[in-house]
Amino acid sequence: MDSSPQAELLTLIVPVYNEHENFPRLVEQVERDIPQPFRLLMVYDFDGDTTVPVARELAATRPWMSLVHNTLGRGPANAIRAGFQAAGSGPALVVMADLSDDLRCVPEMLRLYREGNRVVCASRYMRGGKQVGGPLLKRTLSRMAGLSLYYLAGLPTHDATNNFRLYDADLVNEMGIESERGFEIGLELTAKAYARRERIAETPSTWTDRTAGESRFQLWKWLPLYLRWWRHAMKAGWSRPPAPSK
Ligand SMILES: Nc1nc2c(ncn2[C@@H]2O[C@H](COP(=O)(O)OP(=O)(O)OP(=O)(O)O)[C@@H](O)[C@H]2O)c(=O)[nH]1
Ligand SMILES: [Mg+2]
Repeated sequence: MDSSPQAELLTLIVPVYNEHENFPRLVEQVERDIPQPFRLLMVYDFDGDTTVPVARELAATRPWMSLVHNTLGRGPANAIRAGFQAAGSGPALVVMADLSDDLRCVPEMLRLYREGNRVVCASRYMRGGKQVGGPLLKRTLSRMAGLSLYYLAGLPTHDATNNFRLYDADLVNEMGIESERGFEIGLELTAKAYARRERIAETPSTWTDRTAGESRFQLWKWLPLYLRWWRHAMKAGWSRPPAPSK
């Protein structure tokens, strides 16, 4: 049996919270920008979520799409954790349903994964990447976190906090996920992978603020959680042996 990474099926993990307006457009974009084969797992927290009926209808004619009920506890981190458990192994791409992520970089992300990288970041803060809109304070903190880790800790990405990211699902399930609340989960996984010396790569990507639905990002509540993983990545960088001198 061929068990090379090339043979592994791509899983898209899409956490949703009342995204009935955006989800059908996300499916259009997925079909347009991501070459088959892949499967899409839409992860919702409760039966009354407005995305559920819309997604059921779309899934009826799309065998590659299914709905996953997150029973690990509410919130995006638990939803993503439930998605990884359902994904099992192989490449798993976390993608938001708010249409903020540009899916045209997915083929390049997959190529970098198949080259042996176990975490592939879509990067807003590297050359060629971009961020359009969004609250100024959140944007500034996120950029500062990313650039400080890149320049001071040697993290191989300029954008440690973007959650639109491709992972090796086995790696994630092996490392485990401690985040229980918000989107610090992306920073947690990248910090842990870096501490383990796993291969991490990045590719430029444009993030655009949502135009429909509501943001659920809770900056002040989640900031201490982000700081914990920022420190973890910093420490991992400082404890690395220095690069050999030329
Ligand atoms: N299952 C689940 N999904 C969620 C939850 N909160 C947000 N999401 C989904 O996660 C994705 C991103 O959520 P947003 O609230 O836009 O957060 P964000 O993109 O980090 O932040 P913004 O910059 O404010 O847009 C969307 O697909 C949401 O529907 C939640 O509590 N449970
Ligand atoms: Mg958003």
